[in-house]
Amino acid sequence: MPVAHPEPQDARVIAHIDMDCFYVQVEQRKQPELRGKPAAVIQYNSWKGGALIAVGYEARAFGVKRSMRGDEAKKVCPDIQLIQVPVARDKSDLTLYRDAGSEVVAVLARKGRCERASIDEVYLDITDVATSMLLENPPEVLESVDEEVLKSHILGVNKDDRDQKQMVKEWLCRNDADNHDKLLACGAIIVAKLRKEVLTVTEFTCSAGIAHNKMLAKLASGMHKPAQQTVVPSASINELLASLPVKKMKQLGGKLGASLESDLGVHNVGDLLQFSEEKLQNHYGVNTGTWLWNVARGMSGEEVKGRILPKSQGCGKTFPGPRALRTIESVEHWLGALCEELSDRVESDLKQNKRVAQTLTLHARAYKVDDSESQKKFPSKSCPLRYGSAKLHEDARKLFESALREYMGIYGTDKQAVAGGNNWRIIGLSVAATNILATPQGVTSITKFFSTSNPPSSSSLECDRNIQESISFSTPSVIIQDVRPPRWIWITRWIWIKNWDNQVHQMRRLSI
Ligand code: DCP
Repeated sequence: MPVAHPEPQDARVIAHIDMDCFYVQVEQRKQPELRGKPAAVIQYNSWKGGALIAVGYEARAFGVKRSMRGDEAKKVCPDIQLIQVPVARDKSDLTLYRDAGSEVVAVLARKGRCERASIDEVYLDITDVATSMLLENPPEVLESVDEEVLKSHILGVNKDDRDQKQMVKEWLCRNDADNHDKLLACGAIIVAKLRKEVLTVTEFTCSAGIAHNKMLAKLASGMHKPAQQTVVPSASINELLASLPVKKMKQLGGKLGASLESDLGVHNVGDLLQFSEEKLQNHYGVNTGTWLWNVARGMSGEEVKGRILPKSQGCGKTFPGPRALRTIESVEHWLGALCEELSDRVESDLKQNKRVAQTLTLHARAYKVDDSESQKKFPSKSCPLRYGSAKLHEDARKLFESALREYMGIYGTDKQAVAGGNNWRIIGLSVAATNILATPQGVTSITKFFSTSNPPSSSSLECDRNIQESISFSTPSVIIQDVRPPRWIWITRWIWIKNWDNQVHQMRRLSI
């Protein structure tokens, strides 16, 4: 459930950068002959020409949509170039796109606090640089304003037939603007420059939203695409939210949004304005009620977290229709492939970014063959993460078996009862490394720390192994949650977890 964050005292300038048709741009950079041509990236599974996962803007002009399959796209746009996503271990390999996203982040991070929100989205807090610009070189004293800035869309301003660029210039350079708008004007100039730098360094175009908070910046970045930017002055917020369907707002796409519509008759975000904070709290609890009251006014105190590396690493695979997995052996096979990939990624994160992943989580989507009505979800399970693909695989298998027993309502250790039943199907499987912590002094000091408790090692691989062994010596091979064990096991488990926590905590403290 969403929680309200306190509003900051001073105005902030936040940008949300969203890459345009990202996978297509990455492929076009790799194969420049595709530039300017209608193109789309398709999923690994080639049924009916493959599912489209990214559509270039040239193809969109012909009516090609992401919801189409390749065959359908060919019908509406016969010249479309369909590029298959790279494949490794019989599944999509997104490394190319992930690395391309990192290139963009590296450029953006030069200007302000940067939060990587997804493979192709970044939040930037540019308050400091905008404030300095306002003090030293405010827009109203600029002799000329860059063309890219003049192409900005200023919500609530670009409304009549007058020359758009002239109107943008007037808005940016107003003497009588309040401090908030002046800061946003500086933000627009800074972000336009940054977007040009991104284009020069990476060859990718992006779009941006510039506002006083993350929520509004995110809403704005998608309003004018590709390669454009949109500014949200405070005076435009009410009008923007008045016609914004609740489902379009982050965190209102699911049950909460549905309940607002059915229980309170709220269709657009602005409709929330008619409810008092108390009324919203009565319906949705104190935290969510206040959050909703704030959202209706375009208020959000959520900070841009200084995080340019992903919060978690995950890999998954779907098995639609007849490809659904139906035996323990097939699940084990795919868990092996997923764990190999996850292992490569956590190892490389450790080497490159000096970060240690601590929790392994398994998610799956399933259904019961004889019970199509059941809404029961396949439970997600977690345990401490052990480095090395064989260990990851072993633990993921145990997590899966435990989750499957719970899903099927079998509380025992009879493997056959579950595996042999064959009345379940798995249609999606994923493993994720979460709770990834930075080791403050990097690998060198981890090595130093472990070399005091383990024989010195010459290779980084050995170093990783040392880390693993040291983490796992107090770790049970797997801590499986929620399997209704007797009371004494709960107590022992609690002690295990505490021990393990302490161990990691101590490792972190000592490695500073
Ligand atoms: N993606 C995916 N599967 C989806 C949606 C997206 O694999 N169902 C990938 C491909 C996209 C990338 O994530 O290129 C970013 O997704 P976006 O939703 O941001 O869409 P695009 O960047 O492709 O286009 P836009 O310019 O509309 O943002």
